[in-house]
Amino acid sequence: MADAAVKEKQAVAPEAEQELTDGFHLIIDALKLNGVKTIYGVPGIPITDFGRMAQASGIRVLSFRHEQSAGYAASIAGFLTKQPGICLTVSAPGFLNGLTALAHATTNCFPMILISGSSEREIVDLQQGDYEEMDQLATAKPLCKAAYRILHAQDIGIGVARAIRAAVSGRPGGVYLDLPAKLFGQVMDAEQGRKSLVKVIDPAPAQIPAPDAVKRALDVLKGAQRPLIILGKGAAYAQADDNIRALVEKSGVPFLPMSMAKGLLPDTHPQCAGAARSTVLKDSDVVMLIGARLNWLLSHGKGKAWGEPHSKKFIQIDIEPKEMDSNVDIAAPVVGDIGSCVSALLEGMGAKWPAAPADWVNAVKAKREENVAKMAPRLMNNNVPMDYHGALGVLRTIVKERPDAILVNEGANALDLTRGIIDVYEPRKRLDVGTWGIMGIGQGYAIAAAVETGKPVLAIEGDSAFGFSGMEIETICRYQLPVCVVVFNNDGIYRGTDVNPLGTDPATTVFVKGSRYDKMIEAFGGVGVNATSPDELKRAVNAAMDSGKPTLINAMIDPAAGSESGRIGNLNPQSKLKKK
Ligand code: ADP
Ligand code: TPW
Ligand code: MG
Repeated sequence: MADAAVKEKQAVAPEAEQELTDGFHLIIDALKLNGVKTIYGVPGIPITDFGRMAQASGIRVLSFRHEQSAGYAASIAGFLTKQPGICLTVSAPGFLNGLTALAHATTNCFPMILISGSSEREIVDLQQGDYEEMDQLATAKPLCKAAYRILHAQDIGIGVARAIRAAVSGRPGGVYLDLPAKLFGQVMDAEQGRKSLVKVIDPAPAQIPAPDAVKRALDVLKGAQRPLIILGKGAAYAQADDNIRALVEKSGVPFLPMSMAKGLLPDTHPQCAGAARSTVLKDSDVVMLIGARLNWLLSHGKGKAWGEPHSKKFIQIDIEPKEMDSNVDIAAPVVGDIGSCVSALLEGMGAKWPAAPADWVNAVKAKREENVAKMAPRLMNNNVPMDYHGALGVLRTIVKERPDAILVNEGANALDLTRGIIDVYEPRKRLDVGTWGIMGIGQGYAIAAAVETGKPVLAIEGDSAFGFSGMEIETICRYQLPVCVVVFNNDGIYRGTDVNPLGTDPATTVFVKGSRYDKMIEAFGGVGVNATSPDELKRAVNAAMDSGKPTLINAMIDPAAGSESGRIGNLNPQSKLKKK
């Protein structure tokens, strides 16, 4: 047909004949094409209809009461699934509320995408005072791994693909995706639209370690007299559970799990050195780090905790090359993904790998047994008011009987003592405050854990920690999730006994005495229980875990039982003048 004739035909063709799509549908199609099943968010302009349409398309869209909790949910969904967790927010204030979680995801190396609607670019950039005006892209950039904005419908496929790849490849992290309001309504030809979508091939490619690096690491390990393996949450994230276990067992080396790596091998495993932590850090001579950074949580790999003078040799397995030598020199860096590194190490060990030195293994075991025995009687106490040990003694047994339940944990004493006391038996069953020691993850984590895994969740939270996301118990009730929240209520932050010397306002660390957090969940049709003794606590938690009904247990803890900042009081700066 001649050009002129084609043009004429197009001009007269009724518009209805051309199948159209738009930004709304293309974003949904792009997410679904890449396996996104769940979105965590809060609706509002300009993403309300988008959320509705995503829900109608079969994506599970969970609405929260605050974006920060939705963001924490997305971040931990990323950790649990190795797919980016998606958080959806409105512009400026909603975006900012979600941003803490995005930064948290980046800090913790969890893949997550924060998708926020934004206002009119022309008005925002001229700062003319648009509705919820903010340069969100610029604001997000320093706080995440990558940040992108999509301006045109035909770029949605590529934009979503970039966001996914950036979140999960290499060291995982948070990605910001800016979607201006105008994008959603942009129309394009449906067939062209379909063609513009991108299914990301191999989003987190294996990163194979160099054979030399593997050999060097094995040589260092072989030369050790007192070797130690430290497992971090990168190892839990990697989902290389069988090979990690095989490596630890074949080597016979004592292992120390960081808090979210607990359960990779059971805490009750004969090689677990969790209960001999100070001894192994101090006395080991070669330390193999698997997916754990030498940051503050490991005293930067030096100083008193590591038995100065510094003479350790570190082997470090990490996907991020820049992590090597970050705090101390690394004798054997192994850069690659943990799955590939661990299988290369296993292969390199061959069939005749020597057993770890028996005197060291036995010394660690003896220390561990001594510490476990010391703790045991404290866990059996039935004191009223409860102390942390009495309460955790019963919760520890409940977790032992339900090893597939997911434990969420935040607080100070409520965190540190739970981490030390409650054994974890399976990988990725303990989710907590992570690298920043952030308060407020409780309900968001519990919701995502229940949604992503279908397993029951037990959340143990200090009364202060709980308060940061307490309103989300309505979300838990609304979606009828199998979550049992235990609030360790000691009337405050660290302790409930502080007094303001001026006698005017309450002290800065105390709350209303004898609060009944259990009443809060009753407002939403959940089960509330007030537990004053370990026996009552045990009955209530067992009932909740059996029924799967949303439950909140107010566990009354002696306000004098805790210590300042839990186990990390040493990090508080001291005033010389105060003590004058
Ligand atoms: P922890 O707090 O448990 O000690 P960190 O968050 O400090 O753990 O360290 C996790 C480390 O794991 C990070 O340095 C990150 O780069 C690394 N990591 C995450 N996923 C992988 C992976 N799949 N392969 C290799 N390293 C990984
Ligand atoms: C986002 C500082 C660390 S721990 C904590 C706060 C406020 C609460 C401790 O009290 P809780 O536990 O939960 O009642 P317990 O058993 O010791 O009484 N804001 C953020 N993150 C952190 N870490 C803080 C403040 C903090
Ligand atoms: Mg408290």
